[in-house]
Amino acid sequence: MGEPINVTVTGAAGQIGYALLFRIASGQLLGADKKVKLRLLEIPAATKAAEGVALELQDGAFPALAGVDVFDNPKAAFDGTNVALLVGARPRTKGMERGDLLEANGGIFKPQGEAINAGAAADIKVLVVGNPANTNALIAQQHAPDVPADRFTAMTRLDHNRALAQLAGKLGVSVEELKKVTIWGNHSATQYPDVSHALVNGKSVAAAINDQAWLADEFIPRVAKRGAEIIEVRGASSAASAASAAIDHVYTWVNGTAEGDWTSAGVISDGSYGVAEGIISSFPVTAKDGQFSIVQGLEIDDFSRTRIDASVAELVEEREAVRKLGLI
Ligand code: NAX
Repeated sequence: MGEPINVTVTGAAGQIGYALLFRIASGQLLGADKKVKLRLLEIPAATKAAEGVALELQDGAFPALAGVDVFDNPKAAFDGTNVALLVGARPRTKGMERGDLLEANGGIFKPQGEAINAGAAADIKVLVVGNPANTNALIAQQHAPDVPADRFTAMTRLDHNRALAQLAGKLGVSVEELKKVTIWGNHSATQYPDVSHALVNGKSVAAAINDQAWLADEFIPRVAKRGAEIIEVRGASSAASAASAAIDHVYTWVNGTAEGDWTSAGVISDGSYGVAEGIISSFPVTAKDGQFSIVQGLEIDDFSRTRIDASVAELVEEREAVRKLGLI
């Protein structure tokens, strides 16, 4: 099995953490043939709860789990880490302005970026789940100048998976029959779930659905607002599905995308498709040899252009806001 891989999870005592950690311990993050050492980071008020989760992880007797440590200090938690899952964030509370939210999260993701820069392993891969995920990832990335910028990613895989599930339901097919679905932009209600290049058993999804009104008025808002629907129905925000998507994101990053398919991830923009350079935006991406690459050369029709531009504009505004606050 080789040396254990160090995986740091922040927000380890939270609801996503509870669903995520057991899947990592069972070998689903990287592959069952790889041993994992878990490093749980929490705020001091929640380290006791994280210790409790660590006891339960021990009770799982997972062959792939080489150990669990709990930290309240980012420097220690990220020291030597290979994979960092940044789940803990400051949620938006009633009456909180966007500036306050960004500022509170800057206070979390700036020191975490610095700690990753100072001590993480050379092959560090970072996935930010905590919202606002894209801009939190940007803040962390900006404070880790010695780490290649493409190692910082934000999670839109849950949106991608939601889109696959909605399309599979509509078409009466299994999700494996679908390929080349894309989420563009921000992990927010402005995101653009795009089926214009998607295939069902090798044929156009848009042609198979043949209902532009359903795509524009039902599918897109359903996916983009699914988080709110879950809160309304479940009485709590998405947790197990978010954990599952985080597992998928890292597994794909490490083990690659299938030939002839792609996935969606928030990655640093190189200006492709007119997306402002330097923001962390969701794109169609392939993964190979542990690296994501933005899929190139796709035709963008007018409908897609408008939607992509709107979500990217929101990300650019968020970047301006965190610049003004001195967070980057
Ligand atoms: P919880 O409130 O259950 O857990 C968050 C945990 O983070 C808490 O235990 C808290 O003590 C901890 N925490 C706060 N600040 C920390 C810090 N500086 N260092 C370490 N830990 C810290 O939230 P949960 O439901 O687990 O959600 C976590 C985050 O995921 C939220 O920001 C949420 O908005 C976001 N989500 C992102 C999704 C995505 O697709 N990108 C979907 C699901 C989810 O909404």
